[in-house]
Formats: sequence, structure tokens, C-alpha cells
Amino acid sequence: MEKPVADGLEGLELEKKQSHAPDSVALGKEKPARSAAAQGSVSAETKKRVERETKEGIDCRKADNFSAWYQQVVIKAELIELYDISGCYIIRPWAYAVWEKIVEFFDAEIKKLGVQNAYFPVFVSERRLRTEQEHLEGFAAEVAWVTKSGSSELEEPIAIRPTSETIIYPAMAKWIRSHRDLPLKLNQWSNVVRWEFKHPTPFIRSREFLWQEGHTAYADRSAADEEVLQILELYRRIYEELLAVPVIKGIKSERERFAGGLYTTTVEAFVPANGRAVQGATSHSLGQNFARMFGVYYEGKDSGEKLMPWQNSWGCTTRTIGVAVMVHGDDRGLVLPPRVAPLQVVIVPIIVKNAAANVSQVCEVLCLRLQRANLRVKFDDRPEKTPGWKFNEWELRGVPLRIEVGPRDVQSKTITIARRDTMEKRSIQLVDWDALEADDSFGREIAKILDDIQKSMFERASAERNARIRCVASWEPFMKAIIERCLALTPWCAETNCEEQVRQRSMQDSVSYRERLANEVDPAAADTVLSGAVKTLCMPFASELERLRLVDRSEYEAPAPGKQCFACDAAAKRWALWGRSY
Ligand code: 87F
Repeated sequence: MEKPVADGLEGLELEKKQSHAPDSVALGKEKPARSAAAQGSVSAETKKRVERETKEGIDCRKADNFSAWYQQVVIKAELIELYDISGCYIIRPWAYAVWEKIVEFFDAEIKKLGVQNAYFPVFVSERRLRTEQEHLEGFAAEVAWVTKSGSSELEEPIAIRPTSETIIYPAMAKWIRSHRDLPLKLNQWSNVVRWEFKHPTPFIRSREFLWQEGHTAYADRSAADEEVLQILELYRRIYEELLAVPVIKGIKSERERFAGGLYTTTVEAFVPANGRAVQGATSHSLGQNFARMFGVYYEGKDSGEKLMPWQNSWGCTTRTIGVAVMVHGDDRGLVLPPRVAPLQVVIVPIIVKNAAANVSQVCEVLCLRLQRANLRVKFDDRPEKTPGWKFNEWELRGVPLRIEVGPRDVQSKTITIARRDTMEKRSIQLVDWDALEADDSFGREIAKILDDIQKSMFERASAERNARIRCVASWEPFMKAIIERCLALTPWCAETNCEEQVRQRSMQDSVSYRERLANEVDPAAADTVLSGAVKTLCMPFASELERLRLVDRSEYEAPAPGKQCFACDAAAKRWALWGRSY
């Protein structure tokens, strides 16, 4: 029996989750606005309070206990709510809005490529699911089945889709008759269920998740191959341009590719805080394997002979959100890149009783101005919350930019802006309040700052990741890189046997390293050594090796002739990127 656990959250005081900063204020411990006004030092007082309150937000540090930190961030920033089925989470509006930004971008882009959306049933019969034994083999244990309706057993159990090849391809077989029906390009936005047994992590590994799955069929093999890469490029853009997370594009090894197809391409991300890689999204060439299994044939142009189309499939999931949280979040909570942030700017008034200046009115004008500049902005005019409480809450929730307006700002025609990514504060001089309403330079200026935040978040994440990729040519430095939670780029023979050897040997080496630490050097550090096997993340494309600048230009395509595999005696054929992954 599964116990309705909160997935490793037992240690968290969940019932206290509403009680970050706000409580001290709600309980009336402080009356900051009034006393501060009397002294004319609102901002100093506010600052002090923010510091106190911040400690009540996320109560552990990202660098000290990454998984506790992550669990707290996703809950306290209101991205997820826990659920009483292990591995299932409620996606709250704040996270769903991020997903909608990804959907909006990707959906528009695939439509430009001529892809059409459709929706297929969530259930699949056992017979259909089994049509495809080869690829199911490794996955069968993860398939969830419905066996009853009410109290009576179903005649035949039906599976809940873990992916939809077996649901979509029988329909495609009916719809594809002649070469005129090709290419056929379908996509569905849906949920899928995979009954994972590994430790669940919100967004990253959950038993139900949202995704898109694209399924396409071409007469022309090279057009199919081209699409695999076009889609992969869109996945890169989701990560790099929307989420400000750098990824590496490449092709999966034989061991890691989707078994039902010909080859798998991937975008791989990295979480510096714990040294784990994470598969971002995959785009597969299926060749004609599925067409053969599901009887997808069409009549050729000239001969009228029966031909099989070339198929692709590709998918990207709500995991994207988790990766962005892990990469950008800090000790204060979430840090959202402006392009996907549900709110890009929050305006917080510093209201001081009896002050002559009309702070609220100014805030409203600023808010309207930014709305008209198509920015996602909120004027946080809740009277029952102090400015410090609001600062704290919006920082926790990752809003990229805060605008503060106080009475002195109104007098001096300035506003204070605070960037969430760098926590940097500065004031901006405005020309005239009266002219503001008719002038859109303010909107443009804020939009420019948001662009700058987006850009610098990506640059910072890239620099952090790049510093953690090591190019190594033999076992010792390879293991050193892995133990130090880096990714390793190596010359590799590309043999499955060798990858298996590396897995096992790296596991043994980590265990003995851990034991040595525990017994001799530093017992406390032993617990922080990552366990688990090392695998190939991908064999990066030449274009990616060029971007990374880790190997000589002459070796972008492949290691120089004569180079040896870092792990065995064979000749090196490819560059491979290795790491521990989610
Ligand atoms: C789990 C249970 C049953 C992954 C599974 O990547 C089947 C599967 O086929 C399974 N987990 N896969 C591979 C999915 C391949 C492919 N499907 C379309 C994608 C992208 C979207």
C-alpha cells in the first residue's frame, strides 16, 4: 500500500507554510508605517523589516540543502500544492501561467511549420499497447492500468497513456493513403501518466505531467530529418530564450536513445547547485519502424507501390518549469525570467499617513502606462500589508522587477526600481507626472530593463554552467570532474559496452571515494558525495562544441584521428558529454 506521503517533505512544517513574513505584521508586532513616518525614515525601517522577514521565507539555503530548498521554493512561491497521491502535484496558477507562456511560443512556432493540433483519447487498449513490444520493454512497469468501473472488473484492463504512439499511429494508418496525404504533422497538448518508482520531484519527475507530443510522417526522408532538428531548435529556444537556461544540443548514445526509433536528439540542461544534468526535451527520428508495426502505408507517386512514410516524434514537458526554478532560484526564493514571468513588474506604494503626496494616484498612472506598453504589471495596493511584507512576498515569488513609490519620490519625480535577479536597487528620474500619461518612453525604459534582466540571467547561468564542464581525456580526471559535480566532455569510442563499463566503474569509484572520506579525511563531507551512475547525456553537435569552445576548432566534428577513448583501449569516434542526471 502506498502511503499518502508528501514526497520527502515530512521534515517540512507544511501547516506553517502560510506563515512566512506576514504573521509578524498581522499579529500587530509592528506598526512600521506610522512610526517611520514620524521619523521620516520609511525606507530604513522597511529595509530592516525586510531583512527580518526574509528569514521567515525560505528557511534553508540553496547551497546547503538543495532538495529541501527546492521543495520549499515550489510550495512557498505557490507553484505547486501537495497532493495525497505520491508523485502527483497540483500545478497552481503561478506555475500554470509559466507553462502557458511556453505553450504560446511553441504552439505558434509549430503552426508555422504546418503542424496541426488534435486530441486523442487518454486510454489505450492492451492489444494496441502491446503492438509495440520492442519499445515497451523497458517501460512496461511504468504503465498505469484501469481495471475496474465501480465495483465490477472491466472485461479488459485499459492503460492510461504514458505516451501516444500506440494511440495515434493506428489512426495515422487510416488517414495516410496516398503520397498526397503526406507530410502529416500532428501535435497534441495533453497529460500523460508514468508510474515512476524513483524519488519524485515536483515538475522534474512526477507521475502525471503535461506536455506536447508531436507525431509526423513524411514521404521524404531528408525532410523528416530536417524536422527533427527544427523542433530541437525550438526546444533550445524554449530553454535559452524563454527560460534563460543554457542547454546543449546533441544526439543520444545507443544506450540512451528511444529504442523504438532510429536516433534521438536532445537538449540537455545542468543544475549547478547540485551538479545534476537534466534532459530538457527530445526530438526523435523514428525511421520506418513504427510504420511497419502499425501498418502505415501509402501509394507512391509513380508506381502505385506501397511505401512506408518516415516518422518523427517529439516532446517537451512541464519539467521545463522545474529546471528554471532550480537554475535561477536563490536563497530568497524564485527568480523568474521576464519572458515567462506571470507578472513582470509589481508596483509597491510606500504609503505614509498624513503625507501630502498622492502616492496611490502616481502608482496607478505608472501601472496603466506599463500595461499600455504590454507589460504584465500589478499595482499591489493591499492596504492591510506593509511595504516590507509585499517586497518579501514578490521576491519569494520571483517577480523580475519591483517599482517602489514613496512620498519623497513623488516630490522629486523619481521612482525606485529593484531587480530580483541581482537585488540591485536604483532610482529613475521621471520627467513629469503630468506628461507621463501621454508619454511612452517610461514603458520603453522598463521594457529595456526587463530585456536586460532576461539577458543577464542567461549570461549568468551560462557562465556558471560553463565553469562546470571539463574536457577530460582519461579516467582519473574524468572521475575527479564527476566527484566535483561537473559535467565531463570526453573523446569516446561510442560503444554501448564501454558506456556500461563507465556506469559500473563510476559507481564503484564513487562508493570507494565516499568510504575513504568517511573513514579518513572528512566524515561530514562523505554525506554530500553524490551517488548514482554516470551516463552519457548526449554527443554534442559540432555547432555546440563551437559554442562551448572546449575543444580545438579542428575537432568540432570529431576527436582528432589517433585519439583514444577516455575509458577504454578503443579509438575515439565522438565527443561525449557525461554526468549524473535526474
Ligand atoms: C513509459 C511507459 C511506456 C517513455 C514510457 O519522447 C512507454 C514509454 O515510450 C515510452 N516512457 N517512452 C518514450 C517516449 C518517446 C516519445 N514519445 C512522443 C517522446 C516524445 C513524445
